[in-house]
Amino acid sequence: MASHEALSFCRMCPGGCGVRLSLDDDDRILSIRGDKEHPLSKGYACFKGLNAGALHNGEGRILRPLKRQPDGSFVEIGFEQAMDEIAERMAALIEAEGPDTVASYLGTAGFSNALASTMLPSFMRAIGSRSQFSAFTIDQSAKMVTAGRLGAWGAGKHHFDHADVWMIIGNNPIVSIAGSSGVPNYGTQKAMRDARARGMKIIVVDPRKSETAAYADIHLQLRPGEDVALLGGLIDVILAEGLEDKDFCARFVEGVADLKATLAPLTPAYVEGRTGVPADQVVAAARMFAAGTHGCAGSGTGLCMSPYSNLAEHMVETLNVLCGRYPREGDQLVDPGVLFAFTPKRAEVMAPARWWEKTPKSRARGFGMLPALMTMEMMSGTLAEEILEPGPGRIRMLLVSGGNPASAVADQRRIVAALRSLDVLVAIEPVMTVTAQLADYIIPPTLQYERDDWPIFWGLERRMSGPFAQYARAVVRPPAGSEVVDDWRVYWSLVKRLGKTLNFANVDLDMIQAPRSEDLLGLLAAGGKVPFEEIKRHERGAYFDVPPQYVEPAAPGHDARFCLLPDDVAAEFENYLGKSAESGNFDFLLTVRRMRDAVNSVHDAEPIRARHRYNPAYVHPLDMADLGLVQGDRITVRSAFGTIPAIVEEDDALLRGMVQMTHCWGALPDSEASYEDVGSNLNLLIDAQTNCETINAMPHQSAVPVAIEHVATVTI
Ligand SMILES: Nc1nc2c(c(=O)[nH]1)N[C@H]1C(S)=C(S)[C@@H](COP(=O)(O)OP(=O)(O)OC[C@H]3O[C@@H](n4cnc5c(=O)[nH]c(N)nc54)[C@H](O)[C@@H]3O)O[C@H]1N2
Ligand SMILES: Nc1nc2c(c(=O)[nH]1)N[C@H]1C(S)=C(S)[C@@H](COP(=O)(O)OP(=O)(O)OC[C@H]3O[C@@H](n4cnc5c(=O)[nH]c(N)nc54)[C@H](O)[C@@H]3O)O[C@H]1N2
Ligand code: SF4
Ligand SMILES: [Mo]
Repeated sequence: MASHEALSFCRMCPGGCGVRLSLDDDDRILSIRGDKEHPLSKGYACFKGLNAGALHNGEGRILRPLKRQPDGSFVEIGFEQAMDEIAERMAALIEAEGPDTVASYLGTAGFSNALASTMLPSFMRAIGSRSQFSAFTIDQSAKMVTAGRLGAWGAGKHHFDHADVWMIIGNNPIVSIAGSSGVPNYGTQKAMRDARARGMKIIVVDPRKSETAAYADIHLQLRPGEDVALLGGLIDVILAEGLEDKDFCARFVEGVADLKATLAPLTPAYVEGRTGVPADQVVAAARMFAAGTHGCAGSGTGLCMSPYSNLAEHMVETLNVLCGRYPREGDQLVDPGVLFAFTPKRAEVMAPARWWEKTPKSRARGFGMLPALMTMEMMSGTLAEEILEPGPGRIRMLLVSGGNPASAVADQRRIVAALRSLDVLVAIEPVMTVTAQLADYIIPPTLQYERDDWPIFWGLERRMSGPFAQYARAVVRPPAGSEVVDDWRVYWSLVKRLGKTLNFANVDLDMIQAPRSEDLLGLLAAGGKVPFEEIKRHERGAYFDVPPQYVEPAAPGHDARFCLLPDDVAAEFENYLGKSAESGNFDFLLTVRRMRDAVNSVHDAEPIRARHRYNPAYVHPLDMADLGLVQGDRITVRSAFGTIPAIVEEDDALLRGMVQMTHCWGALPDSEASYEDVGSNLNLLIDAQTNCETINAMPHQSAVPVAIEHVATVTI
């Protein structure tokens, strides 16, 4: 078959790997290769990226909008007809209940879709609804809580490329390619190797000897869920030995002495008892971190999903604050950015904003809001209650874009019951996920290579090695006979039918003639430092020649300070100290773990299924021996909240007493599907209401006490 090539970048994970697509005469994907000449990834691409063609061409792909029938089956419906019907029901709901009754949920596939993520807030503003949710608040929103309580630095943090020490806590970027701890998302392995070669000291805090821990100078293999003790212990050593940056603290930090007094109980011996990490390693790691001149401590999901995650994240940033790990006045920024307008970065503290105290309170347990992406959001940990609790303000319609809440949200039974009870559930979704199965309307979207895109939010997170940008053109044609649309087109079409106007990137859009994606992406980058046409000319993306940016002095009179020990942090700490590390009758702690070959619930494509049909439970071989288990045995994993089936696999990289499974597997609760065919859903074990954090309602999705039982015969 004749073929030609097109260049693009992969948007399945934060890596953004450059790819060469081999296309047939109809512009359909024949194969995908890593692009050796791509400036960032230099030829690297992983199994799932190389097999993304199976998502585009797979048999399971939904090709035309579907509408649920009273008997639960789906029939095809034209896109415009679907929009007419949804808009009509939406208008009636808004009329009867007010605009907050219409909610949205943006998932992970929405984050890596520049227009889906940036236009959803415009949609919500246009209809006047505050009920915006996303996967962020069941992920690492502890970072936003920390910025809101501690404050943040106006010029960002130290950059990986120039650092001499890095601490990676509960983050496994070698597998997840999600360097939320500040490790680069592109060429991650090479970046780690190069960093070591130039002498960077790497400290990894992880209960598993992870793929990332293989690069560590010191690996602190702590008991899951005890990051507060460990990080607090490191801070205690730093303060006891006077290793903090005293000038920085004197000028910019409030509460050092109070924090020192509060953390005094966390002696290295106490930390050893509580975390299992030898006291001498605690001291050595504290000294190693403080000895660097440039560096950073950063976390991932292992920390952000455990109990006391907000407090633990506060400790992470406190390490950076005490050691002054921020670019100072006059320093040149490594990555001034390309797509955004020049904004001065100042050597000043952005005062703790405590948004949740000033924003409207949710009906469910009174949580405030947090800034996420471009707007204030409500907490996904309360989504089910917002739908189920009767009374004014109840959510009756939900629009899901690039997400799978029926799989991803804690307490799966409750979120499924809630989604079922909605008047209207709309899923912009390419395959029949558990969420789609519950939807009233399924609108199939264009997939990554079928749409124009910026790597805009991943781009923001990247902290690149310079001002890099890449534009993705739509190079693949959707399947013949399909009716698929870009996610944003749903928002625009509904707002149009309500007779309102979408204001996007500060421009009122034409509501008669639909804009082109390319023009919308141009609007997003209109204030950028390089003309859109110029960026488009570089098909592989490029490091652009933009003026260097230096950190500017603090604004005159600006005297905000980091707040190390606000009252709520002090109270959480006291609470943490009082809590015993014992976990009752449950001998194991279940923690997060990502699978290299799949992202969250995206594992239905054939090449992935050929490798993985379920999510195994990893246990240390000695624990397996104690339980009389051998590899491949069927077990149940039971928490105080629920029980799920699993098949056990050994992993001697784990600490004893822990079990790891991957989230976002399994069918709807009580379905007939077998574990061996679809896996099981961890959110049947997780309680969204009582075991959660204050402020962000973050359910405790990791370090969950569980028991493991051998199932002699197949029960599920
Ligand atoms: N117990 C437990 N729960 C967890 C976690 C955990 O570790 N443990 N992890 C949490 C985390 S970190 C996250 S991010 C969430 C994930 O939660 P979600 O983001 O809600 O789940 P995903 O599976 O990533 O959903 C992505 C969906 O987008 C669809 N999709 C793929 N490509 C496209 C596209 O181009 N356009 C559109 N419109 N859709 C597309 C996929 O088919 C899939 O259904 O789960 C959270 N929940
Ligand atoms: N291949 C692949 N890549 C992905 C995803 C995927 O599903 N697959 N998902 C994407 C998403 S949505 C996200 S949010 C990111 C997440 O990316 P990461 O945060 O890197 O997630 P994990 O790879 O699960 O790594 C978490 C680490 O925390 C450790 N850990 C467990 N419990 C604790 C604890 O109590 N304390 C500490 N300190 N560590 C602990 C685990 O052993 C594990 O090594 O990955 C993204 N990239
Ligand atoms: S690492 Fe991420 S961006 Fe790169 S090919 Fe794999 S899924 Fe795509
Ligand atoms: Mo995530």
